[in-house]
Amino acid sequence: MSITRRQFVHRASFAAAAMMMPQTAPHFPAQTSKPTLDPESLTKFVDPLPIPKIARASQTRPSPADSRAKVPYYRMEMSEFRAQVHRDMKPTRFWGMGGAFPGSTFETKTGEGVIVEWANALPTTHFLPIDHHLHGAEADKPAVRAVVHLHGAKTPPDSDGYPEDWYVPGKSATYFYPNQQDATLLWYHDHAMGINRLNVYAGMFGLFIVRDEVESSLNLPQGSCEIPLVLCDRMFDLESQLLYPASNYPDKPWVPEVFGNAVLINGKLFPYMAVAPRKYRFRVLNAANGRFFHLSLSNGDVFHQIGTDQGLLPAPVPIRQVQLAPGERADLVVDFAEHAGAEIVLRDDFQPVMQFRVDKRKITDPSSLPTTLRPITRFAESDAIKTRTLTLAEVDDLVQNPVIMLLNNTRWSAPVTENPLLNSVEIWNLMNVTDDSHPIHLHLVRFQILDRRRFDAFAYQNENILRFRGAAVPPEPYEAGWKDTVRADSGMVTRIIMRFEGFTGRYVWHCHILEHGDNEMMRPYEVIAGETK
Ligand SMILES: [Cu+2]
Repeated sequence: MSITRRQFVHRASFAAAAMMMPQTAPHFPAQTSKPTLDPESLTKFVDPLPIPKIARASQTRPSPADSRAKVPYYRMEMSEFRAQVHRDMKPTRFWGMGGAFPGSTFETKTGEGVIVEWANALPTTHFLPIDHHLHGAEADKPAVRAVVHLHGAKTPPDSDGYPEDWYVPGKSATYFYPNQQDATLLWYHDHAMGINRLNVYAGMFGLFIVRDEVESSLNLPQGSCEIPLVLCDRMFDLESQLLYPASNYPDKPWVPEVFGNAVLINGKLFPYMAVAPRKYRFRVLNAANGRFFHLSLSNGDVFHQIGTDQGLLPAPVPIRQVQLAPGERADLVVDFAEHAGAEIVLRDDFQPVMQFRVDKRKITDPSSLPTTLRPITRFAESDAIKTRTLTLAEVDDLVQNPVIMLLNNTRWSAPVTENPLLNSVEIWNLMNVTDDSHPIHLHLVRFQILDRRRFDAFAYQNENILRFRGAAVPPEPYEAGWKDTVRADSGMVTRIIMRFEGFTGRYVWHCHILEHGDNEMMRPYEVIAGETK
C-alpha cells in the first residue's frame, strides 16, 4: 500500500472535508464474523477481584550503571496459557508475561535499578489476524515477534523496547531499568512493530511500581489497602475465546479502532472486592487498545485523585469521575468510612465494572489523605528553546474509511524529524485535525500540559492558516502534574512542554490507540548531544 504525495494530499483533503460533517465516534463493538458473548448474560459480581502477583527476582547481578553495585535480576517469560475471566465462562487463551493476565507486578524503588530478561516463549503462529500490509508486519516477517517497552520509564535507548528490536520465540532481551525517577505506576507491554495491537490484546502487559521516600512519608493507604486496578475491554466468542475484529477486506484485516463489550478489571469480568469502611488507594491503569474510560462510583461520591502518569499531584483533587485514555494512569484515594454495609459499584459511564462490598464493622483508619503531596515546579514557556508544530492526521479513502494515521504528515520509515538536544526544553503543539481524540505518548520524558485550544482544522489542513476558535484552556486540575500520555482532542491544539533528559539516542512517540500506532501513527525521535544555549 503505497500512495504518492499527490494522492496523499488529495486524500487528506477528502478527510478534512469529511470532518465538517458531524460524526459519531464508533463507540460500539466492532463487527466480528463470529457470534459474540453478551456479558449482560453473565451473573455479576461472583468472582473476587484478583491482585496480580508480585514478581520475584531470581538473583542479583552487577549493575550496568555501576559494576560495584548489585541489582535484582528478574526473568520474565512471555507464554501462552489459559485463564478464567468469569466463573461461568470457560478458560480463555491468553498470551502474557509470567503466565498471568495481567502479568506479575514489579515492586521497585527510585534509584535502585533492576535488570529484566524478557524471554519470548510464545508459540510460533499468531492466533489474531495479522495485516501484512502494515509497515513492519510484511509477509516475510515472522508471525510471532515481541519486544517489551516499560511505559513511562526513563530508560536507556537499548533497553526501551524500540519497535523494530523485536525477537522471535526462543530468544530473549535483557534490559536495564535505572529507576532514576519519582515514585509512580508504570506499566510494561509489548511494542512489536505492526502487531503491537494484537500482542497487547492477547494479554502482554503488566504493572511496574516505583516507590520513593516522599511517597512513603505521606502515610497513604498501603498494603492490602493499596489496590491496582488494570482495565481493558475485550470481546469473546461463545466458547469464551478472545475475538479481535477484522475489516471486510480479508487480505487487509486492520481495523481503525476496537471497542470490546466486556470490560475486564485485573483480568476478571464484573469482579467484586470486600473492603473495610476506611480509605483505599487505587492505582488505576487504562490498558485498553482504544477505549477511553470514564469511571465513577454508583453512589455519586466524591473521591480524590492524588497522582497521574508520572507521580503525585501537588495536592489531592476532589472528583466524581476519572477519565483515562489508553496508556494513562490515575492514583486515587476512595474513602468508604461513611458506607459501612453498603454495596457500591464502580462504573464506566453507566456500565457496571466491579462492586465494592463494604464491611459492616466500623474500624479506625490509620492512613492519611494529606492536604499537600509533592510540589511540582511548572515550566515557564520561556524555558523552551524550540517549539515544534506537529499535525495528527488521518488519511481516508474515498468512502471515508481510514487508510492510515500520521504524525507530522510523515510515515514511520521517513528520516527522523524530531531531534531535541539533550537537556533542552521544547514545546510541542499537537494539532489534531481528525475526528478522534488521540492519546499521545512520548517515550523517555515526562511533560506538563500547557493548554488546549480549539482551532479551524479545515483551514489549517487546506489553506495552512492557523485560526483559533476559542481561548486556550488550561489542563484540568487532575492533569496538572507530570504526564507521559496526553489526550490530544479533536480539533484542538494540545501544547505540552518537556525537558529531554536522561539519555541520548533513538526513541519513539506515538498514539496509544494501538490500532493507530500500528498503522503509521508512530514516529522515531532522537535525543542528540549538543549545546542547549
Ligand atoms: Cu490515535
